[in-house]
Amino acid sequence: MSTVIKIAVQKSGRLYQDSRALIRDCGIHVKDGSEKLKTAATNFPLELFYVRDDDIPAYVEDGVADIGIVGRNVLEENGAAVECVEALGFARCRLSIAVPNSMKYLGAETLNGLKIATSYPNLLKRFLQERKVDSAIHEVSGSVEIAPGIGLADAVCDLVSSGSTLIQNGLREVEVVMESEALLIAKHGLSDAVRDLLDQLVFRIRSVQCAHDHKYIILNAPDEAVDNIRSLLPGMRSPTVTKLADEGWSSIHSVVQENDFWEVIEKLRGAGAEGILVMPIEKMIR
Ligand code: PRT
Ligand code: ZN
Repeated sequence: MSTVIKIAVQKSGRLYQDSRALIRDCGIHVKDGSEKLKTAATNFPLELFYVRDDDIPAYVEDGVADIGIVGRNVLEENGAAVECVEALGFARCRLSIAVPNSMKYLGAETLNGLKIATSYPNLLKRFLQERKVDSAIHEVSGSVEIAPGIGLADAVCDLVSSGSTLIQNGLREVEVVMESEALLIAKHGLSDAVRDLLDQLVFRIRSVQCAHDHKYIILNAPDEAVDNIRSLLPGMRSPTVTKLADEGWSSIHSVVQENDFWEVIEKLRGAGAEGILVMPIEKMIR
């Protein structure tokens, strides 16, 4: 039987769409159908298992799946012994301690003797121990944010992304326990054949991520401005400069980082660039 790499992804929830999009952007076709337990890709030896995110670390540790996509928060809470292959940059959030707005907070020692509700008892315990703080941890499986309001706890330790859930519940964030994002994890000791498929997958993921972080840019400039503009646009090796049909004008093609994109555009305009076109890049191989 030919080798297949088995990947566990979340069946539904906050990781589902981005996990599927990542696989699709890697050029791997998988039919929709998360209602099934597993589906096979049609153009890459890959099988997708749809499971609850909490089960993904154990499935990978036990080899039910070779690899998986899961939040760092779930992986570290769970403590499974797996290899962390790549940070994927989506499902970013932080696990934070929040207290009622009315509470005076003077640092972690304020939490001494308080009851904290959380779905992440292990991560919270580690955080408190490191700070030599003695709080009572009250484990709840959901709706953590309502615990202080109903008198179940004095504070909470929960995931935060926009912060609006905390605000709606009259809570304010006072400590960040950990930062999280989706991770690609793998079982330790994969066979050489599966490792080879994983390497191919990681190569594609990096090309996709690199492309998302960059834009392709084309602009026109008077010849005398070209040297200055070239220095603003390093490109992958160096920018492409071609002559326009109009005497004294050139067209410059290059790649810019998404992060400092607007800053670069302002500098280009200041240096005399005109007719600036910006396009997304689908894949980028350095
Ligand atoms: O059913 P299953 O067990 O698979 O899913 P789940 O319900 O346990 O998890 P799900 O889909 O809610 O989240 C999956 C993963 O997404 C988490 O483990 C995190 O890694 C990541 N993630 C990113 C988040 C958030 N952002 C997030 N904001 N997970 C949960 N939240 C919740 C948080 O618990 C709180 O209730 O959103 C609320 C806060 O959001 P803001 O925007 O109001 O701050
Ligand atoms: Zn879950």
